[in-house]
Amino acid sequence: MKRYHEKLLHESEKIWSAILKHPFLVKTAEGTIETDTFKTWIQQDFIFVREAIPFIAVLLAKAPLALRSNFIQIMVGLDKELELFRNNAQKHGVDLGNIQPSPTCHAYIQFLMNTAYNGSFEEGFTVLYAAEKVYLDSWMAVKKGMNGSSPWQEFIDNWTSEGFVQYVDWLAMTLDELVQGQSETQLKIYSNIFRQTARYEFLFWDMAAKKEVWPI
Ligand code: MP5
Repeated sequence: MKRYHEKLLHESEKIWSAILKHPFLVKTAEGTIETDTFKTWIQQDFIFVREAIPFIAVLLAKAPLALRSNFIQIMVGLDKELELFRNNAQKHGVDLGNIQPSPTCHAYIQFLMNTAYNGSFEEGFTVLYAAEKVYLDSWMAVKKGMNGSSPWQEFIDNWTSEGFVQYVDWLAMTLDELVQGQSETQLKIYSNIFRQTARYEFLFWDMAAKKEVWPI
């Protein structure tokens, strides 16, 4: 029998394959991504990771005691990740000082915070698993498609490291445990949240590829 996280991935197969074929990732792997396009992603993902810290903090407040320490570590990890963004921004001349979230980035962060504040711990955890799993699979696809090195290597390494693989495995296993014995109605709610997160992830690559801005 499929484990719960496998069922979620199976249900979102179409979205997943669209994500992994997204031109942003394909071009990053090929080394043909426009520098400005990649810089847009750096700026927007910096905002996303920065705002993921309060998202994790709200989940920490709702977490079962056994998971508190894990959530503290996740928060510390995100704070360190901001340094990766700052260092690379400096190296490549990307301004992180005067930036605003794009419509997609803004909406995705609102979805994160709404789920964390108004949803159950399991609902928030489902968002976290979906977002991290997309990043693992996306950057793994980039790594697989590459020949030679990339100016963006540190980002590729960050989300394809052995530690990150283990973290995402842990998220999958913990989600399976958290939902054990829950009703079909409840599982359906997580499944919708998982799909919605995957859709936002697709939009995020698209937003960067199109250098999306507010029209007015
Ligand atoms: C992640 C991210 C991965 N950085 N950005 C988006 C849009 N989705 C997922 O999260 P983390 O915490 O950087 O590993």
